[in-house]
Amino acid sequence: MIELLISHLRTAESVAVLTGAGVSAESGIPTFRDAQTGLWARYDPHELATPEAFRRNPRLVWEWYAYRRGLVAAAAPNPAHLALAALERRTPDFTLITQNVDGLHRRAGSQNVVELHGNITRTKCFDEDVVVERWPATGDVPPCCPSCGGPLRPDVVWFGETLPAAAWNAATAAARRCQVFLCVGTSGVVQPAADLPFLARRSGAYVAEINLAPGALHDQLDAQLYGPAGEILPRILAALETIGE
Ligand code: BJW
Repeated sequence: MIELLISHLRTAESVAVLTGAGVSAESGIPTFRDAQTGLWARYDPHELATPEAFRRNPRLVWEWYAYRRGLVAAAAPNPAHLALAALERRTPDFTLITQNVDGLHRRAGSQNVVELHGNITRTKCFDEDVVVERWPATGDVPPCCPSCGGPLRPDVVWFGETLPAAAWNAATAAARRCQVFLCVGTSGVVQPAADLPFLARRSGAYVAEINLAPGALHDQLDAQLYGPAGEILPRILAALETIGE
């Protein structure tokens, strides 16, 4: 199966990749649906990543994201991120579509990155929906918007919110035009991102999944490769670089 994927990748002019939390797991960032640990063990992420949760308890949600920002700051790109950046360098038209908010793809050297769910390192005003870079150190948690005084929140996409239009348009365009589409480390249960592999397949792409274990996308795609992304992606890249050059 890996040989067939490699032969498609070798000839593809256009490749799109959809990544999820599994890609960053080997950098020490827990996946979204893993049990939370320590202080956060009793909270369900579905109940923290919503505007309703923020309205109900802005301090709790802000502190959860502050904890996660700390994990991201301490993390480094792993071999999966690096292999995807290398794949981009050898592909004429390459789009890295990520659901991750940790920014690790750019830190690994990926250039054409589409962030569907925002970025945890950015902050925006909950009321005005504009990015805010600095705010007064009043000690409020969450801090207040310097322009309107409203609460600040992470610039990520919560359940029930729409994805940034430009990012969604870039992702669907890439899915429609690519010849190979890879889904890496995503459970494939969160919409609308989960539709992208099917859009690509309907548009004629060869679609492969790389995951630790079969999930929602299982057996609906052209190929499944099971194992850690940090092992499988470098293997694919090494094969591309050594065979048939
Ligand atoms: C490894 C590995 C290793 C581990 N190697 N693999 C249609 C039908 C049903 C519901 C909906 C629908 N349309 C919209 C909805 C509602 C909702 C939704 O999808 N709900 C579902 C849960 C049912 N979607 C939305 O609300 C979206 N908005 C929207 O559609 O707007 C229009 C609209 C508005 C109002 C009403 C209706 C429509 C927005 C979705 C936003 C998602 N946001 C989050 C949080 C971001 C901020 C944050 O990080 O806190 O994004 S939720 C969370 O899930 C996060 C992730 O990006 C996303 C996807 O998770 P991911 O990446 O797949 O992670 P996991 O943990 O699920 O899976 C990890 C995988 O890795 C596993 O498979 C492991 O096996 C694997 N793995 N180690 C390889 N080493």
